[in-house]
Amino acid sequence: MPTWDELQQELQTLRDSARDQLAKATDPDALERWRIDYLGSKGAIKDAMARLKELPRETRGQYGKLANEVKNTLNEAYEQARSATVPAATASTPAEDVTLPGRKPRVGHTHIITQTIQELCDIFSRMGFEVAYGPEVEDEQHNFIDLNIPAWHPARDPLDNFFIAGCGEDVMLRSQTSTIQIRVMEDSDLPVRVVACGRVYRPDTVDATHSFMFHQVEGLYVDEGVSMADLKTTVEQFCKAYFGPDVATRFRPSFFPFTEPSAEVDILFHMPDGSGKWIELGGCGMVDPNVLDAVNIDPETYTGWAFGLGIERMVMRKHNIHDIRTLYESDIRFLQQF
Ligand code: FA5
Repeated sequence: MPTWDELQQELQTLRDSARDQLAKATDPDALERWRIDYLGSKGAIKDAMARLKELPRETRGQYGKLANEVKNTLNEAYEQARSATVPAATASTPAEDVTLPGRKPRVGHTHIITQTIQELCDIFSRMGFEVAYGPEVEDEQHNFIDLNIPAWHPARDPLDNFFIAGCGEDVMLRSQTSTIQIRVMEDSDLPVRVVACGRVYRPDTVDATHSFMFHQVEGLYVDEGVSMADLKTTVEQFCKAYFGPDVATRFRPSFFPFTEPSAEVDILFHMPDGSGKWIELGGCGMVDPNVLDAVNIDPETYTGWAFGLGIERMVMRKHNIHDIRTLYESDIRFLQQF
């Protein structure tokens, strides 16, 4: 068993060599290694304390007191060394150069379809139209019945529509913005002159010009003495305002249950091989008297016209896009162009 003098000597040697090592630990890593070696849970001070229980009762008190003093001395020395080392390390980090240009955060922007909807609303507002809105989840009354589309009509085939299961028999995603014609005429005093833009849904086979979800802009004008000539002029003037004065449009006779007479509006696309191709932009016509009747407007006094145009196809024509799918693939490299 070592004598008290020897024990005292051991503790003093431990303290002195720890101080010597600490003087050499000049960076944060070396300092941390020193802390683990001497003050850590398996370090030299812990070992020195562990000897306490092996010592005879009469030396335990003296040894414990001295060991504690050594521990406190080393703790203080460590704290001093640490506060001296940390600022030095910080000072060696290069200072920020505040004269450098800032890094701009990447900010997104609205999708080209949203931009186009805003532009369409602007153009039609300048032409005297109010902007109207309607729900995307509709019922058969507004999507078909009030639009004079009979039960046997192929457009009402459940396989050609998205009905919503579990919400009652006739709840569906609207297949056309013409539903808004009905809602506006139900709720407004005459005359009405509105446009409404929004999403519509049809389980169409997806190809370069068709999607299962797309957008339409609907126009409706009802007043006394409204004529087909007003309709044709309005659509042509709109096309010039949106596409530019050189745009080529044509009207073809067509059929819609809710307009009579009806027409299809085509627009000339410039194809990648340099050729031109007529592509259908939408439908239009004079509001059918049965539709006016359905919303309690007297067809003997009032006439009206309506149109519904595909917004994706407008965007495609204006920006030379030849596949509708690129609008929905969320490829940032594509979308950033607009
Ligand atoms: C209609 O939806 C009628 N409601 C338009 C109308 C309104 C007629 C008012 C008369 C009075 P149609 O199903 O043809 O019509 O669609 C109109 C336009 O929507 C099309 O010309 C086309 O531009 C666009 N469209 C139709 N189906 C798709 C589709 N699957 N993908 C992308 N665009 C489509």
